[in-house]
Amino acid sequence: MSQIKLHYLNKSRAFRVLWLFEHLDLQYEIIPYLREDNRAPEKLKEIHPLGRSPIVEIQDGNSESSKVLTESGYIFQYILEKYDTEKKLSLIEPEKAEKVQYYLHYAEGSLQPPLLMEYIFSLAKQSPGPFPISYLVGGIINKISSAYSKGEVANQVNYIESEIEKNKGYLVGGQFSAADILLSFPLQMAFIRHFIEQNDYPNIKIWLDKITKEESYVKAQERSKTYEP
Ligand SMILES: N[C@@H](CCC(=O)N[C@@H](CS)C(=O)NCC(=O)O)C(=O)O
Repeated sequence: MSQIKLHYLNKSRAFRVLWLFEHLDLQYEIIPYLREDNRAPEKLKEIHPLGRSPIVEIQDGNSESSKVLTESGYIFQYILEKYDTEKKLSLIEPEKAEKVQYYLHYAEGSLQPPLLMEYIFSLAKQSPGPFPISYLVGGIINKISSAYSKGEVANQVNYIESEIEKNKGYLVGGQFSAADILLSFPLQMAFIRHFIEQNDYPNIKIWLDKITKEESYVKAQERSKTYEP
């Protein structure tokens, strides 16, 4: 029997891991952390030197030391291999299972970088400093955003919109999978932060409405509430 701990930073990617655990009906403990000035607190670095959440610690019954897992895609891959014995989320058919694996890399590798750039630009615009610095900073930000990240966000999200259409309302083969859980967070945040608008992406909107009605999502929400200020 393994003991699983999730180092959970509020309002973060860690929610997806909580949702994953709930869907697989795993027993786990949450170690909560609250953001300080929007960043993770330093004490998270005691668990892993990068100090980012999610971090999952796994202690096997007969072993003294615990395994420390980071990187959402890798955490998903590890948990699915070890605990998704019925292939509820990693899917049974080989082609579909491969596609799920692809999305575990895609989420952080291609989708997140332009979204992160847009997020940092939006923070910079919120506290631009005094005039004329604010004017210059705003101009530079808008230039980089339109030359790269804004268009790249549209490129990525258009791709997901068409994949959901092709795959009958889900990311892979018309079935709910780990890919849906992993991609939910960046797309929800993109809507909340108005990097994209719901009216422009009807398939993504319907998909998000549908997957967030999953019983495991509702349970994960309920459990995470305790750790959100
Ligand atoms: N690539 C990592 C990213 C982890 C990450 O950046 N997590 C954010 C929360 S969403 C974090 O810990 N931020 C705290 C900080 O930047 O100080 C993953 O996929 O898990």
